[in-house]
Amino acid sequence: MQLEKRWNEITQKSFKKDLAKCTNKQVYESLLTLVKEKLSETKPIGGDKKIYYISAEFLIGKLLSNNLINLGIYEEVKDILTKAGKDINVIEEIEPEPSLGNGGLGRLAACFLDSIATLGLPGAGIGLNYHFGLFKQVFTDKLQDAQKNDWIQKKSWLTKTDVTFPIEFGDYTVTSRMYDIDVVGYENGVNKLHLFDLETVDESIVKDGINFDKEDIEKNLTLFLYPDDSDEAGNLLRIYQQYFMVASGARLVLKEMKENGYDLHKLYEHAVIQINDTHPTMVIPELIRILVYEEDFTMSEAIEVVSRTCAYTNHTILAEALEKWPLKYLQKVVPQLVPIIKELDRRVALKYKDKKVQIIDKDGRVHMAHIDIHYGFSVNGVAAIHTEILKDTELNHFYKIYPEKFNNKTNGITFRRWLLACNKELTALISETIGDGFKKNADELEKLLAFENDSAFLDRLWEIKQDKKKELAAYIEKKEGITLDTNSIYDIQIKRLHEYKRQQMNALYIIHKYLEIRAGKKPVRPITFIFGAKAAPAYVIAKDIIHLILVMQEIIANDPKVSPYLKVVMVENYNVTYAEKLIPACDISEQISLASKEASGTGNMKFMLNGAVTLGTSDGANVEIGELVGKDNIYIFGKKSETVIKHYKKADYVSRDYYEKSPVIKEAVDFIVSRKALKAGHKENLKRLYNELLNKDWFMTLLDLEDYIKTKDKMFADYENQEKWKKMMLHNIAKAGFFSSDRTIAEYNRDIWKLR
Ligand code: 26V
Repeated sequence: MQLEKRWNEITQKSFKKDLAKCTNKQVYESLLTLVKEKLSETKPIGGDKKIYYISAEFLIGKLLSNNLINLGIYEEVKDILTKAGKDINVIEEIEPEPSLGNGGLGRLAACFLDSIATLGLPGAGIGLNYHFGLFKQVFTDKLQDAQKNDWIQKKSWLTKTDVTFPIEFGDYTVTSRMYDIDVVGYENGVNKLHLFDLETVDESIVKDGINFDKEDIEKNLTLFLYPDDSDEAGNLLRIYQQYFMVASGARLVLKEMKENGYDLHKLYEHAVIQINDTHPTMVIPELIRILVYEEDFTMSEAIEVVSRTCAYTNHTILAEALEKWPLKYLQKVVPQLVPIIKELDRRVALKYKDKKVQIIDKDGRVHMAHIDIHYGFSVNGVAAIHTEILKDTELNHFYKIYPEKFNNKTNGITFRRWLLACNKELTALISETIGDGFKKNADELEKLLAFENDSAFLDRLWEIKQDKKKELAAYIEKKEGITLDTNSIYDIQIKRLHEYKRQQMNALYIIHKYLEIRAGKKPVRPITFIFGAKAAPAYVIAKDIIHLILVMQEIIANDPKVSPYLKVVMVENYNVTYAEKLIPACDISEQISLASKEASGTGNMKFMLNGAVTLGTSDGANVEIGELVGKDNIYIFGKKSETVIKHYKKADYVSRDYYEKSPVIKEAVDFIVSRKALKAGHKENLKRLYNELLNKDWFMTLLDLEDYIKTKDKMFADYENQEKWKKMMLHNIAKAGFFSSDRTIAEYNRDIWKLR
């Protein structure tokens, strides 16, 4: 009642009418005001030591639904809306999605903020307020096009604060201003996500697509999330962004410490800074610089205090993502940090002779991860196998020096967004069956195992999946204009487009199936292959793979012999909002990266939680999923990471050998440049992809293709045994508790942060 009254007061004040008379947009805006008011009345989480999670990306997604759930007012708001003749789902659609991240690393940061607040830990996120999030993807002529993606409206979740800092670069000084977004825990208090923005940013400098003058730093600094890094100006801009973020963050941490009267010599007793991949690494030399030049620390004291405050998480072993900045770039952007970095390097060189652990290499490049490892107190990987690979291979030289710093923290996801919000029907069924305890303690999902032979329960599970498939079909019909067969199997691969994730292997399977059907071998049940993926605008082969998928989508749709059995849909502009619709509707979760390359994956966890069965390699968190559900409830294929690593070491993988040995592989690969494909697609793109697969195939697609085809076929056959399939669904849901980010965060706190 209270809420409804207040809500009508807001609509009266803003729009001079009652809620029931408002347009949907006005309903959304007034609800935003109402929720922000509620958040400001919720107790801030306090304590004597605080975690600062600093990250270039926070892929938070839409916030309305989540905030309502965490505040415990979702049902009440829904009822008020129903009474006013409005549909909460329609209102939720109006919110623009803040796409402030590229993929896994950014989404993980968002899940972590939710869990930190839910566990009642004092914490804050520190990042950048990009005016345009990850580009909006459109398909033109079966090719990806990138457009700017704005999300900041007059009324948004952002609250402008009066906190500003002068930030000095080599060539000028700018002002950063802090904007806050409230992060409310599930039935708990509020923490903040602090996003720093440049006062003088100018959105009008963006020309066609996502092009803008990369050198006009005073106008473009916080304009875009990770601009193109294929040229020097783009790289310099990234360094400007990174320094702007860490310098603002460092000022904020020190300001808060001083306001609390803490002795900066004991900084590590009151603050811990988690460095999310290497993007925020400069926070280490920046803090040291401030302590030495402004707080009268000796260099050794400053290094000691900062090293005891900072901890580093590694999210990838892909060489191109491990940042190495040329010293001359740093000299241009942040000359004040160069002497500090040189001093850090000098101290390392004095102690360790091994070239592989130096900070500055012989070519004058600064290895950012090396700063984190030498001058942080913790180094963690994000899944068991990933951490083992870091220790044994990638970072072995460091592991030998600092074994005690290395630890694993297997990723997790927030169940509030990835179950409670996106699959209310499944949530209700679980609640009815085992009570509400799992909402606070995800391990309780295991209680579902007792219903393994309860056919009424299993049938309900199945029905909910069918309903979610219908809902997705309606959504895709509306968005893409494509009609799905809701009786078909939904096989889904959604993630960034990258060769190591091997969307091309999935595409080759589709070609293989297509050719089989053309030759008269029909599947028992129709299959729908759904893809969602954005390719970095400068990543040519990734864009060619999108092209191939779109070509197959068209060829199959136009072939009356095949279209009753197969459908391919690559959805446009895949983002968090889309994921929330796709995941609950999935039957088969594609997690097919080349073993050793996917640090963890988190989509895999979201799918299993929603009752999909994984088709995956022994990579990242798939390994732990497999251990938990047992081999009868997952489909694992492909070569193991040891084999793959050996191939790289010996450089003995030759894709052409696999092509020549296997008629099935040959036939599928050749189709890419067949007359049919070239008629539907562009020669340049298809030929390039074909040549890449035959002559390079760096991520070993053909190595695993035969096993992939075999395993996937087996899976489709098993789907027809619905009693067996339902049990697999149940096992996956019941064992998903381990992947709650509440567990991950509790481990970070127990082993690294030690907040009291
Ligand atoms: C690197 C770069 C370099 C070029 C410019 C754009 C860009 C954007 C992001 C990155 C870092 C990518 C690291 C990343 O997202 N890793 C993912 O982290 C997830 C959370 O730990 C994990 O589940 C995924 O397996 C891992 O790929």
